[in-house]
Amino acid sequence: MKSSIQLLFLSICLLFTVTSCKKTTKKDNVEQEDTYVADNYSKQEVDVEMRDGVTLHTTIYAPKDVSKEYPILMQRTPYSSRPYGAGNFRKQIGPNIHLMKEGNIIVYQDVRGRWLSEGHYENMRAYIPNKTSNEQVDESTDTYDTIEWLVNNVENNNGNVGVWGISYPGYYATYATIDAHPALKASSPQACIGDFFFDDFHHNGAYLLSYFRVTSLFGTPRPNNDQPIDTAWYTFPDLQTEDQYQFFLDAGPLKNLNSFFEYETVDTPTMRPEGVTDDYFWNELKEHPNYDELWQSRGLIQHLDKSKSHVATMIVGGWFDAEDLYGPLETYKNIEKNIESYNTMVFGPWDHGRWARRNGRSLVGNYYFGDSISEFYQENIETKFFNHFLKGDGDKNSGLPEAYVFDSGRKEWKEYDSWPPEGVEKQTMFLSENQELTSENRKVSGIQFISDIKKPVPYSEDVKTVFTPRKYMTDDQRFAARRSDVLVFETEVMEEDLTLAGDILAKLKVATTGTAADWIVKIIDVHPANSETNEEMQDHLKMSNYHLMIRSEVLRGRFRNSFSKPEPFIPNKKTDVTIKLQDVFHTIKKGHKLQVQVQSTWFPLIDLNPQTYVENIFKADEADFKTQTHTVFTDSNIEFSVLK
Ligand code: PG9
Repeated sequence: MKSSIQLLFLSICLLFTVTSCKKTTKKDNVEQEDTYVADNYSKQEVDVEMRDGVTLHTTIYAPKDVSKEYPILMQRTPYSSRPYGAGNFRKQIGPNIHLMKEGNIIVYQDVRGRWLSEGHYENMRAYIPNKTSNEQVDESTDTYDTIEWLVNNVENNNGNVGVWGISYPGYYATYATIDAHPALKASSPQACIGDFFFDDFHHNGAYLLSYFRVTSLFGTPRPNNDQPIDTAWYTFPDLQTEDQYQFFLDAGPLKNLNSFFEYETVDTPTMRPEGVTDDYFWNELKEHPNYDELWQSRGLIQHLDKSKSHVATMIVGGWFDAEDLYGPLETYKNIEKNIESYNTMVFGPWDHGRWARRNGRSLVGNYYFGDSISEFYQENIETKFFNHFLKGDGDKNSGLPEAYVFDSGRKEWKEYDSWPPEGVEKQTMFLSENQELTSENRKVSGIQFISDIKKPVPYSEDVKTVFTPRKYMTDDQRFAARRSDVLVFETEVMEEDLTLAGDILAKLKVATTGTAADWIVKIIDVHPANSETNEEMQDHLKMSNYHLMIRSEVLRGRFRNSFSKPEPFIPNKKTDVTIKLQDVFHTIKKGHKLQVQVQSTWFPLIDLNPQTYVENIFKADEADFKTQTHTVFTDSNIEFSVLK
């Protein structure tokens, strides 16, 4: 008979063995063993056939507990449904850990032309209205056919399907609502791309040079004549420096970058046609500088009148999302405008996709917004939404508001019956002399600055090497305020709170000695000198007098009257340039100041404007780039949406 001490020793060893082999990652208060998915879910991979015969690789994680039925939650993605192969499991599946642990059938699918799916990939594949044959396919038909197969072939499903995704997967979640399958009951497009001329690669026609390194992910042809492949077939350019400002300044005109898109993996043609590279997406970007049929046909916002009202939608976004802000806002607004459906929005103090992580202290860059904001969202908003529509009553009484929005100034959630909320009024402020932002329009004069293309305004004071821009949207802007080529206008210290809730319209009146110019407007919350610095602040910064950027936007001046028909400026002629800045929800608190900055370069977030008019900046020559003198007239004004 073993002594009690030996038994105690054995049980302690046994306990240690069990726990140690299930490495746990304790994040906030939710334990998750790395083997949780493998322990609790089975995995099946199927090549589902679409109506035109192309198969899409689909991975299905189903709860091992087969005693009950479950909804299907699907994500369609260009970024791979891997890991592939029996016995290889993701560490976490589904929109969040709660929905994973409650048990749902979770599906990931490689979209057409990506990874192990057949077909050819089109970025933002154009929707085909009024289809007449099975050969006419798009992401709507691919989603419909996939759902049809899933509900008829996956064991223990309860007949209800939800889709979700962030960014490009968010775009596919929006697409799913168009001509939706009857089993699709809920869609949560998150940071969803709306249109590549206003999201990601362009902002109002300005090319985002900060996306340069990621281009190959979307335009490198798959080898072996576009065959399915289970490993990454693209590579990223090595700029051989961490300092992208210097790299791109030295690189000169965009056409000098074409050489990065000549791939060994492509059966190199003996003679490439002039100006054609091996990257089909780079070719599209550089051959289509204007909002032409290529971009227009691929925008999704224009087709949201074909979303189906039986699909409940919850559009999620981050007020400081540097990649997709236009998309989620326009998706919510256009479904709201066109469809009688359950359509809601959630916007928090997040950068791109941050709400899907479990961050504890919630920051964007240096700026602290509060604790466990993402965790709150996942448990009390996202999980509630999907459970209501996939497992619950599915009626309009979800217990969630129309607009669940975080005031990034007061640092608190608010719930409204509409967005913008009732009680919002337009309030105009003028860019006046003496760097003042005033409610009345004083005498009109012109404020000049030199726009030096050899010393463009950095978009951040950090030395950056990025695939896509990320945290700059809350960066301190005092470095820019102190440059002579950045015009600054600010209020007196606020004597009471001013809550901005909705979009902002910058109505500039400008002139230039040249024939082309970009115009950038930044809205800034200037903090009091006695503001307390949080522990995450970069060493060279303090919260004292922090110039928190709360919104920013660029318009490439040639597109001031039309995104499809660009026009030069007439030198020295006073010209109207109106820029719509995306919605904000931010209280400029008493003791703070509201500041507006205006500049003409923003490098290398966006490419350099030659400041002389050329048909296509992607083909401009060194000689086209000229330093110019710009003028901003003081009858320029900013129209804010103010919550009274
Ligand atoms: N919308 C994001 C993106 C698209 C294209 C290039 C780079 C980023 C995203 O899908 O994350």
